[in-house]
Amino acid sequence: MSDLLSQLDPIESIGDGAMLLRGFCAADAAHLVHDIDAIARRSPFRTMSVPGGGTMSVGMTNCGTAGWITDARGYRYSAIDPATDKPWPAIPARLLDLANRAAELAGYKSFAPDACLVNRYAGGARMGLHQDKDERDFDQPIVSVSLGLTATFLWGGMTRADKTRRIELINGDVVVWGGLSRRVYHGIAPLKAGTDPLTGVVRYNLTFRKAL
Ligand code: MD6
Ligand code: FE
Repeated sequence: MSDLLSQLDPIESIGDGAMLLRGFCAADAAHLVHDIDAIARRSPFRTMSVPGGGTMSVGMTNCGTAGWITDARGYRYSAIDPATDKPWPAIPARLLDLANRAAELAGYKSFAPDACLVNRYAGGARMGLHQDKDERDFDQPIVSVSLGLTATFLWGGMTRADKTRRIELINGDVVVWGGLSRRVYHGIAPLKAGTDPLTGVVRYNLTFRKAL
């Protein structure tokens, strides 16, 4: 298929068990950003520390019964937001519905996420190549939603050294991945600064997981 055609295809397989749903939630994006604002009023975005020392360039918060955190002690899920000492806000119904519909379209029936990590990137923020492996059940997929500024997603292989493909993720794009792709190395290239009519100077990414 030509590059142009593959860019226009609304549903593209990017790996075994991984589907890119172009613009899947674009029409709902303003409502989704509103939901993120409500989450951040209860559990604010913060920059987390990593075990090796240093802090992430991406601002993070969570909703759900479990939230992903990192600090000097390591990476893990926590029922309590360490910044507020309270549970994370619940996953808003609209977000749960979106995650369920995307998972189902990609062939994953009855996805029941209990965790949603919310990432916020400003210009220059990046996420190094990593695997998502802090969840208990790798048979469950992850649903990933992009809002606002465009990012370059790095889609690698089963080892860190594998070649990466660069995929532009724009406002409203959803990626669903499970199956053999569940532990693929991936990351986000340094975000190009810009201004988006909906989100201003940032990109948001929501990742829904069944963590516990
Ligand atoms: C991001 N996403 O899009 C970073 N992880 O900002 C991830 O790290 C990610 O998109 C697991 C599954 C889907 C993802
Ligand atoms: Fe990830």
